Amino acid sequence: ILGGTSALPGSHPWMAALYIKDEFCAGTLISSCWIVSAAHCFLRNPLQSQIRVVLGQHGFNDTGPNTRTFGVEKYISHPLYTQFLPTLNDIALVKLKKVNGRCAQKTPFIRPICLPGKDTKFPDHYCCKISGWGHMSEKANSYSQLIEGVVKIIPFDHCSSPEVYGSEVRSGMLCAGSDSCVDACQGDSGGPLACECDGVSFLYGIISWGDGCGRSGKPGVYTLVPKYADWINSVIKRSKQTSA
Ligand code: 4AZ
Repeated sequence: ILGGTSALPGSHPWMAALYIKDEFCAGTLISSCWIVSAAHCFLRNPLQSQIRVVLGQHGFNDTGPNTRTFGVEKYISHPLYTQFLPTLNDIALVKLKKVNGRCAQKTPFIRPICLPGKDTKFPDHYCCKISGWGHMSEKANSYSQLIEGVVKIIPFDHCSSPEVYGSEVRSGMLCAGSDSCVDACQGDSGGPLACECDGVSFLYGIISWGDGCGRSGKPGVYTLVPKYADWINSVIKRSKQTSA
């Protein structure tokens, strides 16, 4: 994250760190066994056995008394996701492997975020939070402690205008940015754009893509989670029927 500030330990208890073979992505805990992330993180079809998920993490690669590490039972990229248009339908679900019959248990550092309903809409210019361990500048080559930053939802018509992203921005995406250059960057992908309503945080977007990081007039682009709420709920339900 560029332009943000250090997050307090435990302030984003739904953050998941995904160590995928030689790559890194973030994800968001939405229930005890399920993480939402970006499909492009799984583009090279890693084996489940090559993925580790760490919950309760503060520093990149840091494990300690507050972290819990899980293997992955399976991951499911959106059925309409394709490597030929890897910005579209950029959403995947990751199911954690149970340890002693259970997945994530709540602690002060580990707790799921709420999934929005399919009709949830936060208005243009609404302030939401992004967080992640990704690069803190375009030229950076290392990951960081957990950083958070505030970005505002940008009107779709503006983001899809020729001077911003034109037709690269499609339905199912949302743009957010800030005048002070807060933005996501490499390594933040798959992590949350969290919007709060009445004190409750919702997973409204998934960090997906953008032209560089923090460039003026080039906001971050996010997968619009409400559009995928039915798909997410159906995958989780299906999994309950087939694993009983
Ligand atoms: C990335 O490489 C990436 N500024 C993620 C988000 C953005 C740019 C790059 C948005 O994972």
